[in-house]
Parts: sequence; structure tokens; C-alpha cells
Amino acid sequence: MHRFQINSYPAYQKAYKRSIEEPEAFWDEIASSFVWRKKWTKTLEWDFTKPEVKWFQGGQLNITENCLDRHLEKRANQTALIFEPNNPNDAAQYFTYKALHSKVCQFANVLKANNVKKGDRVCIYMPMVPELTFAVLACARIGAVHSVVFAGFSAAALSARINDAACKVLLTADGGFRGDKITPLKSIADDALKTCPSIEKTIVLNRTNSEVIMQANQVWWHEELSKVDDNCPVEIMDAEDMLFILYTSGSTGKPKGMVHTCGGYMVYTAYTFRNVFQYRSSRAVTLGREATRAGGPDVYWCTADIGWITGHSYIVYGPLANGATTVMFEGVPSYPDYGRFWEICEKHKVNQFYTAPTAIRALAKHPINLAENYNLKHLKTLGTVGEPINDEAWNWYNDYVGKGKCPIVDTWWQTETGGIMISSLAGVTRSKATYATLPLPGIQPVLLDENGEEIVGNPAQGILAIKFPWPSIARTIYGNHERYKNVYFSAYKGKYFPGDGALRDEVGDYRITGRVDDVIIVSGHNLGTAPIENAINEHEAVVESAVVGFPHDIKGNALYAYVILYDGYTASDELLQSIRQKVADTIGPIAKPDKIQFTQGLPKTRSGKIMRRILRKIAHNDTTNLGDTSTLLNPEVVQSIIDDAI
Ligand code: 6R9
Repeated sequence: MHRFQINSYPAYQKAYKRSIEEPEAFWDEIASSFVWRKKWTKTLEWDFTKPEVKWFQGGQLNITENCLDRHLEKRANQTALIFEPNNPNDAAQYFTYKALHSKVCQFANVLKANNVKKGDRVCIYMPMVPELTFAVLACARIGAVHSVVFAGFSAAALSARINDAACKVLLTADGGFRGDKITPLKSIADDALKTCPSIEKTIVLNRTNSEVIMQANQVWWHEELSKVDDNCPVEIMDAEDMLFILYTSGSTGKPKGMVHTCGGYMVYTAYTFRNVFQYRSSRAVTLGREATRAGGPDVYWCTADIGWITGHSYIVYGPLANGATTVMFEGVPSYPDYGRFWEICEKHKVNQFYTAPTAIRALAKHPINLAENYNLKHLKTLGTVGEPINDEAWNWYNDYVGKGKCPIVDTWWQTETGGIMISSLAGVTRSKATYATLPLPGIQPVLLDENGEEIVGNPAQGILAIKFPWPSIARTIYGNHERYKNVYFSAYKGKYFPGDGALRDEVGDYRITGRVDDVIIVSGHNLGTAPIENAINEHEAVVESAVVGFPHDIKGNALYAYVILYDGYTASDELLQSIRQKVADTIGPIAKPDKIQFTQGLPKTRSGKIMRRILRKIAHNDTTNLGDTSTLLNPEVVQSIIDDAI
């Protein structure tokens, strides 16, 4: 049994109570199970009005010593990382802790040889290949600050992020495989670099054998590797030194570079990984290609991209800090067909599977035998993240993937929070369709009314806020502390405001109801887009929908719904009426959309969130200036929606 594993409901209650009553003692104890070069002298200093949060001050550490070196004694030959390539016919790659340690040290030496020093920012624009993980950890090892930019972003988005942090070095690849396509990363990067004066060197991985033109100050990854050895001592970092920057989109203006620091981020991601997913490790065993798994460690797979916070915290740092076996997948759920996720689960005997509701809905749209053809018997925990999960998707996940036997953890958190905030602990605390359920130990959520007053008692519904710091809260927005203060700490004095609404039921379980900025006022009634979409999605013909407001003479605002139908259903007036009726039945006639447009797709961000800003413009019949659509997953869908707009 691991030191900080919570294994029963009473143990959760006890941990939670202690974390509120004696937060410093609580986190001291958890932090003590890591390797520190120097113990901290002050556990917590905070003031949400400044705002300022510091954890484990005076402490010194290196997160890679905790993710790699300390496992070498007992798990040197255990698989740390399983790489599943885009093409199912290519061999998977297995890296033991020893091998991963060596790869990271080697690349850290490449960075040093290219003049990267502690505190320098390194931009990483790479496909989901093992070298991405090596690069992230190599930065951390030498104290360089990584800024990973998702490899689907455009040249303009990449350049803006490089410039915001004045990155010194760019790591990229010739191309990236995604399904049957190759993303030409190097040429996109070159485009970006035309406007990035701070970049002194670009290191290019050969992944796709694409033809690329190397320019001045651009070097090949493999050539650099051949010049170094794998001996690289860690840089000793202060707990509050910067570990990484990761950009998240704001509701307006340029992206926000959220800053995470070394000590608190490590402690919190490791703690939450182990407890939320109920990951079980065990004595060291050899896990190679022909792995024997009796008594071996669990195999955990998070399908996110490392370009997002979910990948940072729950593919790389959280799992590795726990000595876990973590899977990374290069490809997409639809290639070569929609059975791919399940094929991978079977092949690697995945025990914990963590994905997004948008992926679940896409998979649920396809014939069920794509899941049933595979052996999913190793699955123990299922997780979701990124948006509220609707009833239908939750039930499909539970019935067809979990076969009713795997607890589902619906994990609510953000780039800004660093780690999971509200979630059940798999099999330990109850899980309930569409509910994130309970706050993790250390997290003190409150619900506020429109006046910012705390709503006491249950049930309740309001604006979600957090009134006490946790170790992995982002410390600032890179280069713009004022904006950090304005966005997160000004709406409700003394509280962290995440921008989401929630309800709390009779037993105190939280259900995230969606962004509070997506509220539409129709005839004086506050309507959230999320519950209306949920209602529409419950209609048997509907895969997914998005609701926005548009100006209306009488109602002030009216509702415009974009709806994707299952194959086999055709748009008809009858169907339209029955969807409206479904909403009326579920929420009330006031929530019935005035306009329903059937569409093949919805504009999505790379992390699977619907870009309502664009849909709103189309509904407003104002398509002249749609803003930047280059960061969309599917920019092509926008024109077809415009063409069919009502
Ligand atoms: C981890 C991540 C954060 C926003 C967040 C909320 C939404 C995330 C959710 C969820 C309902 C969940 N969100 N998880 N909503 N239930 N389980 O997604 O970070 O990309 O920064 O997005 O995503 O609206 O505020 P990020």
C-alpha cells in the first residue's frame, strides 16, 4: 500500500477533514514522501487579494529526480513509458525507467550543448512521440522552462506563444503522423520563426522522413544526440522556481501563459494521480514486450495530448512521480477505424483509461461491435475530463466500455489548477452520472450567488469558487500578473474564480453545469447553454449540439441550436419539432431553441471544446470577422455552417 493512497470512504473523509483543519500539516506529510535536496522551511504563504501563493518555500528539489532517479533502485527494469504509434502495424516501444532516465539525461545534455541554461524558456512543438516526453523532462532536469505548444496549432499561434515567453530554443519535428495525414510541423514552425527573434536554435526530430529544408541555426536531433553521453546530474531547483508555462485561451485577447512551479505541482499531481485513478504499483517486476503482469504494476493510459495540461499532469508528471507505467498514443481515435482505442486497451492490457467526453460521444456514434470486438477485461477505472459529460455519454461509457464494473471518475479541473480538483476516487467514493462529485483533499470549493455571497446548505446552485490554495495552483500569468489578478481573483474577493458554474445536491456532490460565461438571458430568464445542450443530446437522433444566443426583438435573446444527427436520421420538420419538445420537456418551454440548424460538425478547439464564439457570430449573421479560426481542430466545418445558416 502506497503512503498516500486513500483506500476507503472513511479514509477519504478523514483525509479531507484533516486537509481543511490542518492544511499545512496535511501537505507536509504528503510532501515528505518525495525526494528533496533540502527540506522546506515554510509550508504555505498565501494571500488571494495580492494574489500570491507559495508552497514549500526554502525547499529544493528536481522533479525529474522524483520521476526518474528515485525509481531506479526498485523499478529500473519496469516499463515507465509505452509508446503506441499512429500506425497499428508499427511496433509499440517500451521504455523502462532505466531507459527513460538515460534518454532524458542524453537530451538534457543536448539542450546544454545548445546553450540552454536554467530559467531559459524552451518551446516544444512536437507530435506525440516519446521524444516529446524526453524533451519535457530534459528541460525540467536542467531547470529550463518548457512551453509545450500543441502540434495542431497554426504558425501564428505558435509564434505568438514563442514571443510571449521569449523562448530561446524551439524543439520540433519534420512532421507528425495523425491518422492518414502528416502535419508538416517543420514548415509551420519555419513560418512562425519568421516573426520570432528570440529563437537562437531549432532542434528538429526526424519522425516522418519528410523532406525539409534546414536553415541557419537549425540542427537535427539525432546528430546532436550522437555528440553527448547520458550522464546529466540534476539542476537543483527552489520549490517555487518555474517548471513550465502552458497557454490557455482566454475569453478575450491573447492566450494566457499559465505558470506552474516545481514543488507544489509535483506534490499535487502525484497525489491526485494515485488517488483519483486508484493506481496500484507493486514490487518491481520486469515488464518487457512479453510482459507478465501477475502482481505487476497497473498500466495507465490517458488519451490526451501532452500539448494540454491533462497530458502534462496525467501522462507525464503525475504517473512518473508515482513510478507508474504510462501509455502515450501518437494517433487519433478514428484511425484506422473507431475501434482503435479499444484495440490499444486490449493490446497493452490497460487498467486505467482516461479520455474526454467529446471522444466518448464520437465513439458512441459508431457501431458498438467496435468496442465489443476487443477484450477490455483489464479495465478497472474509467475517467473523463475537459467538459461536462452528459447522461447519455456517461451511460454508454459505463455500459459498453466499463461493462458496469468500472467506476467512472469525472474529473473537474483546469490548466490553471494544475491538477484534478473535484472528482470521485475510483471505487472509493461514489461515482454518479454527470457529477464530478466531491472535492479532493485540500480543495475547498464554495458556491456563490450573483452577489458573491456564499450559499450554505444543500442542495444549492451557483458560481463555483475556491477559497483556499492548493499546491498546484498556477502562480501567475507569464509576464502579466495584473491579468492573473483580474481574471481569477477580482470577481469575488479573496476567492479563486474558475469561470464555471456548479450545483451541489442533497449529499454534497458537485455537478459542473458549464461555463458561467455561457449564460444566455432569454426573456429575462438566465439559461445556461450546457443544460439545454444536454437536453437536446438526450434526443435519440442527436449526437451532439451547441447552443448560442442571438438578438431577438421581443425576448432580448433567443436560442440558436446547432445539432449533429446520428447516421440514419435525416433533417425534417418533424424531427425539429420533436427536439424542441424534448427541451421543453426537460427544462421548460422557455428553453426551446428558436432556430435549429442541422450540421455535420461543430467548430472545436484542439482540446475538444466547442468554439461558441464562432457559432455566436454565425447566429448573429455576422460572418465578416470570425477572428482567428486557425486554432480549430476542424476549421473546414465553419464554412459549411455559414453556408447552411438559417
Ligand atoms: C483539464 C482541462 C478547463 C475547463 C473548466 C471547465 C471544463 C474540465 C471538466 C469540465 C465539466 C469536467 N472542464 N473538466 N467541465 N466537467 N470534468 O480541461 O483544462 O483545458 O484548461 O479547461 O474545462 O469549464 O473550466 P482546460
